[in-house]
Amino acid sequence: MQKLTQRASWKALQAHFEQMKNVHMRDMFAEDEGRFAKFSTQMDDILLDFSKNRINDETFRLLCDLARECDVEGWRDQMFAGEPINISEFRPVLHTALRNRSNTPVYVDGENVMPKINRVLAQMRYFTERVRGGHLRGYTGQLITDVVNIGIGGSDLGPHVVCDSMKPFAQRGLNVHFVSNVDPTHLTEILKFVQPESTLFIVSSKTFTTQETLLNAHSARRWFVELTCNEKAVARHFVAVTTNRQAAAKFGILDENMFEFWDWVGGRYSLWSAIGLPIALYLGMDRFEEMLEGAHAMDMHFCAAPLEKNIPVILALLGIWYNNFFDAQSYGIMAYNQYLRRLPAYLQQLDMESNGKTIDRQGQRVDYLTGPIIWGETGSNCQHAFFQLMHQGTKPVPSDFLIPARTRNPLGEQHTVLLANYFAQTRALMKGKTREEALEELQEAGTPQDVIDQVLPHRIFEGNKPTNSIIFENLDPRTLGALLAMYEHKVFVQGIIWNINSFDQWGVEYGKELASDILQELSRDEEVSQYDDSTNNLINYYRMMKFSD
Ligand code: G6Q
Repeated sequence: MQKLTQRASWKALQAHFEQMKNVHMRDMFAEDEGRFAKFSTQMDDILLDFSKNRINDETFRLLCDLARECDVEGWRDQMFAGEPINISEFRPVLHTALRNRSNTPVYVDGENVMPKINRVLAQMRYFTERVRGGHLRGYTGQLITDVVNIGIGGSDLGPHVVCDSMKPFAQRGLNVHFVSNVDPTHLTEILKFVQPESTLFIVSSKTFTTQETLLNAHSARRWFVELTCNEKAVARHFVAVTTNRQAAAKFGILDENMFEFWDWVGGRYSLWSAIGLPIALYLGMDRFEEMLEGAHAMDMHFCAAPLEKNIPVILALLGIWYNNFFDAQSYGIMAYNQYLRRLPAYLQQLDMESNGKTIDRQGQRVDYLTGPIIWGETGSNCQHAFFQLMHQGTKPVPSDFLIPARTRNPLGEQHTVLLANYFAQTRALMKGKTREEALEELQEAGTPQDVIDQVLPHRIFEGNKPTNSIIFENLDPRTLGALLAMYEHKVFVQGIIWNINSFDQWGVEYGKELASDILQELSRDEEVSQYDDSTNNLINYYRMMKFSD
C-alpha cells in the first residue's frame, strides 16, 4: 500500500501549498465574485459555506483527488455494508445501521441486524411511553420526575449533548441528570435534588466493567436502599443499557429492564442505540426517531452526493489542508447557540478518540500529523475570551461556526444581534484590517500623530483566518441528528485519508488499567517506594495529609 505522503495527489498538494501559502482570501474574494456559489453546498436546510477558506479551484480539485486516491468512497461503502473495518478489534462499524430508517437489510456475519435494532427501538418506545405517560411509576406509586444517567465517555457525552441541546422539546416535569465522574461530588450534588421514590437510574455501560460507572451505580444503589429501606424496589428504579447482560443481572437489573446493543457499535458512536434511552425518556420516542431520521438523511447525503458537494467530505478535506499543510494544531467549534454548549466536549471525544492515533493500518508509525486538538465555546461568549488569539495570535485555528436562523426564545432583538456577531466575526477573520484601514480609522478619530505611531501596529489585523459557516433553520432533533452524523462522517473521512483506524481506543483502555494497582497502595499505611521518584513522593505526600490526624 502506498504511503500517504507518496501519493500523487499529496505531492501535488504539497507543491500547490507553496503557491497558496501567501495568498490572501481578501484578494481571492475581490477577484472572484462567484466564490460563494462555487464553495458552498447544502443538505436539506443545512448550508455549508466554505468560501472563507484558503483555497482556490485548484486546491479544491486536488483535495478531492486526494479523497479519490485514498478510496474514501470505497471505504465508506465497506463501513455501511458491515465489513470489519475496525481492524484492531476485528469488528464492523455500524452506527449507521442504528439509524437506517429505510430498514434495508444490513448484514453482520450473514445475519441481518435490522430486526434486532428494531426490536430494541420497540422496547425503548414501550418503556419510555409507560414512564412518560405515568403508567410505570416508582415503587410507592409516585410519578417518575427524574432520570439519572450513570455512564462515562461514550455512554455519557452523546446523550448529554442531545438532552442539553433539545431542552425545549422536553416533557414538563421530567428532568434528566448525567453522572459520569468518579469524583464523588458529581453524584452527591445530583442526589441532593432528587427523591428515591420518583427517580429512575439508567446504568449505561457497553462493557458494564467501567470502574467509574460501577462505583457511581453502587453508590446510587446504596443511597436508594438507605433512604427507602427497600432493597426489592431497586429492580423498579434501576435499568441498564449494555452489551453485558450477565454483569447487569449481577447488579440486580431485571431482564426486562435491560436494553441491549452490540459490539459493532463503538462507545462514542452509540447515542443512536439504546444508549440514547435518556434522550428518548426526556424528549419522547417520536423525537428520538426524528433525530435518527436526521442522521439517516446525512448518511444518505454522505453516500450519494459527489465528493465536490459532500458536506462531511469537504469538512474533512479542509481540515486536512490546514492540519497537514499549514501545520494547524487545533480546530475550533464555535456554536452560536446556547443549547449547543456541550457540543465541543462531545466533538472532542468523537474526533480526538477516533483520530488521536500514530500507527497506520499497516502497523507503521505515520510520518504526518493526524487528528487535531478540538476545542471551542458558544458564541458570542467566545468573542470575549479567546478570539483575541484567533484574530491576532500566532497560531492558526481553522474553525466551524454554527448557527440556527431562528431562535426558540425570541427576546427583543437579541437573536438578530447574535446573528450579526456571527456574520461579522467570520468576515473579520477572513478580511482582517490593513495598515491603511487602521490608519484611516485613527486619523478619522482625530488621534494625534505620536499616538498613531505608537498604536498603529497593534491595530492591524492580518486576516486570512479560515472558517466554515454552517447555517440551518432551526435547532430541532432532526437537524441535530444530521449535524452529529455530519461530524461522525467528517472524522471517518479524515481517518481513511490518514490511513489510521478511527474505531479503536487503546489509550482509553490503558487508562482503565492504570489506576488499579496504585489504588491498592493508597489504602495501605506504608510508605510507597516502588514507583518512580515523582510518583512515590506524590503518593507519600498525599498519605501524610490523609493520615495526619
Ligand atoms: C468510546 C470509548 C469510551 C467508553 C467509556 C465507557 O468510544 O470507548 O469513552 O465509551 O470508557 O465505556 P463503557 O460504556 O463500557 O462503560
